[in-house]
Amino acid sequence: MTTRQTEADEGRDAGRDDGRGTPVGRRIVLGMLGLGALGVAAAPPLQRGLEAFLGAAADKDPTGLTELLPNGGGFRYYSVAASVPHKSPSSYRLRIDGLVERPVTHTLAALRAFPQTRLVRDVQCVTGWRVPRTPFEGVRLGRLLDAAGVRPEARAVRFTCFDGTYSESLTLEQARRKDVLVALRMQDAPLGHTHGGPVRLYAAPMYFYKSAKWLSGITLTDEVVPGYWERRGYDVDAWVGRSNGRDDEPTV
Ligand SMILES: Nc1nc2c(c(=O)[nH]1)N[C@H]1C(S)=C(S)[C@@H](COP(=O)(O)O)O[C@H]1N2
Ligand SMILES: [Mo]
Repeated sequence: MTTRQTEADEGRDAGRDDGRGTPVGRRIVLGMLGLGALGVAAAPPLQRGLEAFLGAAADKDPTGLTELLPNGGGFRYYSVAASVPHKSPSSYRLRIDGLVERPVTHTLAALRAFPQTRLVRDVQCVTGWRVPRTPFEGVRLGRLLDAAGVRPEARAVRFTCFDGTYSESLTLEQARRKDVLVALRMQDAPLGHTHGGPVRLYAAPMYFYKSAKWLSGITLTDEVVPGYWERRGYDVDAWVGRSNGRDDEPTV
């Protein structure tokens, strides 16, 4: 009896076309490896188009094989949603509501107008992969909470995403940490779609599943509402090296 389902298990189950056959995701991705090699040698405009294509396919590949592609950068692209709408810098909105004095909807320009904080830490996924020294930049979540005015009865924060499926949570105390950002940039560039752009959460001291991509909602609640993976067995308190039965080096 399986007690914990991992992201990779989930991906294999979802990608398998029958009880014994090759997972669909793997077949698609292996087919694309040739295209990836073409992209390395190709002119920049083709490379950009290729990245968009890889991004779309990578959305459907939680197996991690996209890591082998030339623009993988050590990251594996994860999405639990089969497809995710694209938000442009002008169409993006972030709603902050729930137990706050002043519910607000921020544009990307409004988020850029807040003081920006840059952090450089390792990224650690609970399935084992780690990417060293990755810059993230954005607004401290605590600043946005202060601007909205957290009501005294609030105890926790719930994050929702414009993929329509994913969610995450933090206690209010965790959310106020200085190393928790509403991130607008990653690797010193605007956050691309595959990494959850235009805006994702970045919770530096926790496993990367806490860092919700395609962030669209921040709701103050009176108790922690477990997120997508937490309802499927992951720890709600996701400190790297001190949760999920793992002993990784801390990321901070
Ligand atoms: N909306 C959304 N956010 C998400 C996920 C997801 O599937 N959907 N996966 C999480 C997990 S398990 C990881 S490891 C990271 C992966 O981020 P990346 O795709 O930028 O590498 O995003 C986290 N945030
Ligand atoms: Mo993860």
